[in-house]
Amino acid sequence: MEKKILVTRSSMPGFEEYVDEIRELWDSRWLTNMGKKHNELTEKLKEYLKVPGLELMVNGHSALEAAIQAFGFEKGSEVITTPFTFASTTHAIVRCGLKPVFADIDPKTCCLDPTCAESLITDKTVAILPVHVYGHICDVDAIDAIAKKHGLKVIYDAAHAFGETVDGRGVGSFGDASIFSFHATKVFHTIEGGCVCFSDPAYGKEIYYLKDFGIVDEENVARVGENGKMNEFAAAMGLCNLRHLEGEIESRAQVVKRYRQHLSSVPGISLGMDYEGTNIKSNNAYFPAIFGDEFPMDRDEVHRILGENNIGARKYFYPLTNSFDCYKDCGYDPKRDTPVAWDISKRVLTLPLFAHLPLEDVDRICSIITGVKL
Ligand code: T4K
Repeated sequence: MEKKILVTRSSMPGFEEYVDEIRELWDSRWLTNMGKKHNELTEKLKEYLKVPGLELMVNGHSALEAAIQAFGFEKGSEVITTPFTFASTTHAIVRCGLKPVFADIDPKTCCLDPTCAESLITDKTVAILPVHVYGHICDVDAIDAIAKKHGLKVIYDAAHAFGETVDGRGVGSFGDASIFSFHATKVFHTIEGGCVCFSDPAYGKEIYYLKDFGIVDEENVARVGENGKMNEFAAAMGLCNLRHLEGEIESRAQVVKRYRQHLSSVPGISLGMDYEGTNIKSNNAYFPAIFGDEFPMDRDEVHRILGENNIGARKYFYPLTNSFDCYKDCGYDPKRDTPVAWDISKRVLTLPLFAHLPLEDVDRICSIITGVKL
């Protein structure tokens, strides 16, 4: 049996490099609570992500909850969002006491469809929460125009979009706030981690309070905050990984290129966005393939056959979050309300993609899918 290939594999710096980075922690004994590594990583990431303000968080989900909570929306208010995402996006809205209202997605990008989002605005709507899913960029101009017209906040879930730019502008600078995930499975990681990006310093201060129990000083606690702080070992991993990031992204690009060579003209398969030669700098985070009726196998069959060959493709993002059991009493009807997302969620597979995935493995994966001996 061939070796197992999973959907992704964490990038790691050299062992010695990480040990060198954490060595000083044995002298300082300062391990968390906004230490030196935390602050250094904050500054480096502000520059890399091209954002004016950034607060590191313990994970992407905490970042999202803090980003929402910091606006102080009235409980029960509505947030228009996409169901074609990881559980975190929807859960964060609900856990902040707000109601997710699901808009359909654009079939090309799989991101929130702005026209559909606008049609769902009511007098209870306070925000739009789109996701740059797979690192595909949302229609930020249309979303911005709608938000301005209706006086809504925009919070981007940019968990998949680390380091991407549009016309040289950091993707985290769109909207009122954006969050990134630095989970071990991401293009850039701190083992677990994330951040909130923003341009308003007063909002940034709120995030800072929220991630540190709402503590203002030793005698004053002004917010009902959480413990969302990134520790020094995580920040050190980030500092190491950041040094190798460009090489990692380039290596991913080679893998993506090989997939495209094999799959882009196969009838019945459509692939994720190709930003090569456009104004968008992609991070090659995920490689989604959508299996249409024309393809001789359906998605589940392809998934099964790959599995039998020890290849762990994933059904990101199936099921839709508006069909989760935990929301079954909320009155959502995914097939009726979000038909495009419903259809794509049943057809999509994300294929293995990580830096240094051998190109021969990509060849093998593609030949299993297409049945063509390469
Ligand atoms: N918003 C969006 C749109 C998100 O996609 C996510 C997270 C969030 C918000 C929240 O961010 P965080 O709070 O997680 O920072 C994985 C990740 O755990 C999750 O971070 C990610 N999205 C989601 C799309 O994927 P699972 O349940 O699929 O992970 P798992 O354990 O099945 O791992 C997937 C593959 O990754 C494994 O087959 C092998 C590889 N792997 C995994 C781990 C844990 C490694 O190579 N190293 C590792 O340490 O959720």
